[in-house]
Amino acid sequence: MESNTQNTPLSKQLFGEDFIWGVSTAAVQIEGAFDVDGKGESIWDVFATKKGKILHGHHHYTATDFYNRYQTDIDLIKQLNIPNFRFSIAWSRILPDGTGKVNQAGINYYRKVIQYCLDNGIEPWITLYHWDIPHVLEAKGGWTNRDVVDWFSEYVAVCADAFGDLVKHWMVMNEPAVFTGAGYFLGIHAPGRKGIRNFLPAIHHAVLCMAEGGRILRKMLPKVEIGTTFSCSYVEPYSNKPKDVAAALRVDTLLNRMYIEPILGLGYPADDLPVLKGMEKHILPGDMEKVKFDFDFIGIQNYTREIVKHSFFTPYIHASLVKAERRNVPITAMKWEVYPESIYHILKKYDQYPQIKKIYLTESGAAFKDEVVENRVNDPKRTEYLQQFLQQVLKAKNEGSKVNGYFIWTLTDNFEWAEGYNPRFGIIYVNFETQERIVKASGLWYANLLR
Ligand code: IFM
Repeated sequence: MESNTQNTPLSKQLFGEDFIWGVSTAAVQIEGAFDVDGKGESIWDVFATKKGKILHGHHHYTATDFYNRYQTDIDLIKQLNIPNFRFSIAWSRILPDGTGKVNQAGINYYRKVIQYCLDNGIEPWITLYHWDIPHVLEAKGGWTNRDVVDWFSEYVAVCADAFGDLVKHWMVMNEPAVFTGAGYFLGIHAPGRKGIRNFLPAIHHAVLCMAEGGRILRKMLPKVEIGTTFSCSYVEPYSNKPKDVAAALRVDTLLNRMYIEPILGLGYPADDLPVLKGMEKHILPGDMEKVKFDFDFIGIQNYTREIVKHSFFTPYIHASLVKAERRNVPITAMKWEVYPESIYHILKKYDQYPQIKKIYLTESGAAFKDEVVENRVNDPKRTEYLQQFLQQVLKAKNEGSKVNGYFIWTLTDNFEWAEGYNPRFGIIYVNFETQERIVKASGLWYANLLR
């Protein structure tokens, strides 16, 4: 039965006692200190040196200086009453050469961060891969090289050994569709590779690594909670014309099904996205068993919806996105449509997979232009978005959804990949010249909700 929660004022009690509340970040976007204490080069360290790849020539070399300011930022998390903190480990801090020699300084650093969380009553949630493979491995083919399964397995095992006594919640990977799509097909993210020849093997190897990473964690840390995260957007056809409807099915398959279905044991959805048939040559005997893993939870990350049209000229997929700017709808600083209802539809969709045990919304948020006035940042659009999004989550939850957690993206304004620093997603404002932090009105709203 559909429930109407639109007019109920939000309170955390409405979501239940055991609902997880948190905030999410990622190493490259906040840490800075890209070349200190024995860290090796990551693909982003190299990508940022290439002209024209990142807007305004921005780079992540200092970012929000979380490496040095983690105590200040964790203190802020505590002040905002946020009980769970999701962050990622930089592979090249732990294994500067990708494999082999372990960098104890990198391990010590993350143990300090984790311990500081625990000392302050904040539960650490680790993401193992948030898009920053060591450059030495990329030079050997990166995600297109099947050896990545061995490289990644070694990295997972080193992390499980190094942090497993302290961390109870693990995510193997962040949004494989984005790092393979943007980094290995479109070439707009690191490492800047393009084309179907790179994309198809990268997809299969990422799926193999997700499952293998899950198995290694479960074997080494049988008591921890293990998940992995996916980016999802509600997809609708531009019109009822059969060609647009068929195009929307292909895009939905690409964005929302291609990574999760093999993990759930359903295989690659090649019938609905024929270009995936080209992947057969990368699939070795036994692989379709190896790509399955029974995760304790699935992380869903949702920011917008996509409207899709048939497009004869777009290779492989014959579909194009109708940009939000052209549709006369409200948009964020990323030019993404403001459409909080998307999460309701996404939850309905994922709830239909009986194999999924539990869903946490491991990211969602909105970038808007922020202004500091008398040392305050009033950001009503962001607060409104977050509230409406949570209303939609509640509506789905009241109808029986498996959703049981929500992490805001993100703590502080930070490095938004190829978009640089202009899109501000944080609930805490950062002056990137002085590194001063100001809690935005949206941060105060979240603190109040979680009080
Ligand atoms: O900043 C990113 C994050 O790294 C992954 N999910 C989407 C966010 C906003 O674009």
